[in-house]
Amino acid sequence: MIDLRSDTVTKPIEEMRKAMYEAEVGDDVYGEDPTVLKLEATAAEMLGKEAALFVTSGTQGNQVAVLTHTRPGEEVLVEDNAHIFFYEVGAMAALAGVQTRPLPGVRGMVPVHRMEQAIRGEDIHFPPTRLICLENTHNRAGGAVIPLDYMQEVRHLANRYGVSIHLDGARLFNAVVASGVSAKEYASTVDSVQICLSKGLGAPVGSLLVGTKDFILRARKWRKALGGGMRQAGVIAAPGLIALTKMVDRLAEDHANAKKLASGIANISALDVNPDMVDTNIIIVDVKSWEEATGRLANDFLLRLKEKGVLATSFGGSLIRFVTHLNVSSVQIDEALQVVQEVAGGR
Ligand code: TLP
Repeated sequence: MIDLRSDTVTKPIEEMRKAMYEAEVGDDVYGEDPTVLKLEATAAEMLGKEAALFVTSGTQGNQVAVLTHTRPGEEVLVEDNAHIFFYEVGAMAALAGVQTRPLPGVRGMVPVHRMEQAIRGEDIHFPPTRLICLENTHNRAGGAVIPLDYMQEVRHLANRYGVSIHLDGARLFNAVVASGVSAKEYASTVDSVQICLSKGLGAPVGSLLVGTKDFILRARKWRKALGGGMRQAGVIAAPGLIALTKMVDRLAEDHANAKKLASGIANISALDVNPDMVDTNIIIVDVKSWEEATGRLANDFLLRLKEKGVLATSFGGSLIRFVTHLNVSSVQIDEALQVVQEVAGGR
């Protein structure tokens, strides 16, 4: 199987498994796991922030951030396709008790003047706007890199209105590699960042939430409340250290593979994709013409791919998603393209 469903399917490399075996551990709820402490210090340093917190998943990192930034009844501005709003089980409402204000975006970005219009003024009827959430790279915008100058503009806006910013940086290092902008520069525009170790960086599990010392102290308590206080977590932090220190540069290979696959698919008349829109490792393809020509639905297209050994995911309606990663080689991309061509009925 060539598994292009997500970069979350990556398996830890041998060096990671060895590091897990050899990891020095302690009880992290007592703050005594040296490997976790090292991972947190490394992440904080890489993002130029004071402190970091090792969490179980990207979702937990994002939700702990919202819980820490807000109080129930406050309002959070999000782009309407943001993972934190679209794919996190309504947790912002269920756990933090906040009201989300989804705003339409273009390639993951809400125009700044629209964001400004959405910030609530002083009025007895209004919930206070407390937080803006950004996402870089942006998953549902097809792995789009959010430019630094956009993030800086949002920062200026947030400063003017006394609003905080959380960045869902599940794939921030894909943005770093694609744009050449450092993680520190991106992080300097926001108050907190969540980064995932378990996606393109290939660690088996875990994310980090970074911010000021005080923010992370409060976040640590929310993580505990959510059942995320882990004990000898050094065994899962150890591969995370390898992910951060050795796996970032190779993301360029995934980006090249994604471009290659998208360019190949662009030549297939029944499928619609613009390779120029593929900034990183995510490719969104519209199979609408194939649906119309065959009277079948996108899910049938995915089933046929699967029968021929290629896995991709549904992205809603006639859209499907392919994600390149560590465990898919350039040769396998050629094979996958061949299969896509066969299923789509040639060029
Ligand atoms: N994304 C997954 C699915 O949940 C859709 C994927 O396969 O892409 N932020 C962003 C931008 C993400 O893409 C994801 C995972 C998360 C947060 C959540 O991370 P986890 O899965 O570790 O909770």
